[in-house]
Amino acid sequence: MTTGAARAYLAFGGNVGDSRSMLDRAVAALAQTPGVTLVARSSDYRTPPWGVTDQAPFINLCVAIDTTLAPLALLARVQEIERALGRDRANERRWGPRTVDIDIIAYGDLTLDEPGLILPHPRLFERAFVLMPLAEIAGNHGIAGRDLQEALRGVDTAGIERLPPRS
Ligand code: A4P
Ligand code: MG
Repeated sequence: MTTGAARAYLAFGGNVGDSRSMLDRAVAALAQTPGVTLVARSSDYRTPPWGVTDQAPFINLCVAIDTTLAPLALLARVQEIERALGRDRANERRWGPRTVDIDIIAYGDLTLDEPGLILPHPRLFERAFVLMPLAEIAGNHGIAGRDLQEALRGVDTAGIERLPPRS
């Protein structure tokens, strides 16, 4: 890791339009951001909708980055990417359909509780659609002091499908 950079994990999801292409574009945009180095990307997963269940399945993935951006600057950047890819928060319902959603799962060992940013992500350990791709890339790291394999045993992974790479 570069001196001064923090290892951060982000979760991507979407269920409107061609989600795999949309998420590829979102990951590429993040990777091209000054101050961000992409370290790892998980497989894509097809996941049953969580929270609001009467909607299309999601595609989910996680990435690891090293970044010199401060947490709030990283949040502003991912929200800019969401907007650029057509996300319209004004016309969404909570946990409803979206083109691309990017959550910051963890930023180094930082604990933060501000109105706009909570770290680690507060619903991380309830969500198999985050834990499965996260375990693929952060397996031995642990997040927020918790072992990911142990966390995975506490959630329902039924119906989650790891997808082969696209050709
Ligand atoms: N915010 C606070 N902390 C964070 C953080 N660590 N990372 C604030 C990102 N944002 C953070 O975000 C609402 C606000 O949270 C942001 O403005 C930011 O300042 P949002 O993305 O609009 O959140 P939301 O959708 O209303 O709620 P939440 O709980 O973040 O939901 P998600 O994760 O966005 O849920 N089922 C499957 N299978 N796969 C999915 O990806 N996604 C959702 C949407 C529901 N069901 C799903 C999936
Ligand atoms: Mg979100």
